[in-house]
Amino acid sequence: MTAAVSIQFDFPAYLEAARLRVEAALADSLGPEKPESLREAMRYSLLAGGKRLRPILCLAACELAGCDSELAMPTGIALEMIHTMSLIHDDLPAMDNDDLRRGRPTNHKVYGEAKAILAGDALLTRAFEMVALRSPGVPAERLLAVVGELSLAAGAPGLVGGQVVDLECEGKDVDLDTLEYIHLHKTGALLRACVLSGALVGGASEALQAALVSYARGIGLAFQIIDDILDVTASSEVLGKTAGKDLTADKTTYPKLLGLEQSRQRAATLVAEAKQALAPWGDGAGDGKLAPLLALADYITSRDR
Ligand code: GRG
Repeated sequence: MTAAVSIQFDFPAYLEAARLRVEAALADSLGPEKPESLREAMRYSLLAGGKRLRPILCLAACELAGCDSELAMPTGIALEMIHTMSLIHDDLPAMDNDDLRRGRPTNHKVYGEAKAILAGDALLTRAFEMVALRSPGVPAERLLAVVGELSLAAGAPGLVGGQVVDLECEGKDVDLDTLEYIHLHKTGALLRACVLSGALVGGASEALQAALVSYARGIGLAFQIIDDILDVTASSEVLGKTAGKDLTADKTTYPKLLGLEQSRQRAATLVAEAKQALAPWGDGAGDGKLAPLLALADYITSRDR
């Protein structure tokens, strides 16, 4: 049986309140960076909207671990900084060469390639500063563990490694195992770091950490399957990024390998498994502090952008 989400839990209200908290913290996060032109390029992409799913997952995991989620906010902001820098670099001419992101011209289109690379570099390093130097009230050993997880997620064992394999596979026939490898690294690794770092800040038990890793694997793959589906079914206007990009770049996707219907079913199964991994942490009725993570898993498959 799959863990259920309480009918009393108002997910749209939760999501909007969490998003607004994250937006406020993001707006405060960039201080007196100099030079001003670098700060402007960093702010341009960081404050360009986006669903803010990564920090919200981090806050929800911290709450599930029994801690005030405000303690995890600097870590959540760090995750959004890493995510944003990966989008800036992903859009560069040497990578996906895209003009549109989050409904606006991409960073390099506005500031030029060199500044976009450097704004990405500055956001990446700023992310580690947020955790190491701007996380008041969190014990140092927990912050050290978070720094470790963020390093693994961002580097060769995570996003960078996934991106390299993705680039190397362009125009080639790719099997399902390789596609899964790419997505578990390019997309899944950061989602794993989101829930794991929130849990670490909150002092979660090893059992809860392991369950969150299983949850993240399921939602990470499901997230990417839905991303592949939206690339062929949604408009650039709704997505805020160029639709149909995978076909143009000759990329292997889930719909290409499995078809749309089977891809949707696979995403639904992965989400059900993700929710099941966390079932022992529900309260058996309304599912208490687990409700946001269960609803976020469902949102990943029902989203339209
Ligand atoms: C991290 C050091 C470092 C380098 C980056 C370019 C690169 C290496 C990796 C590419 C990572 C990438 C762009 C993966 C795709 C992830 C993905 C599905 C992004 C879309 O996420 P959403 O839908 O976007 O959450 P919003 O805009 O809502 O935040």
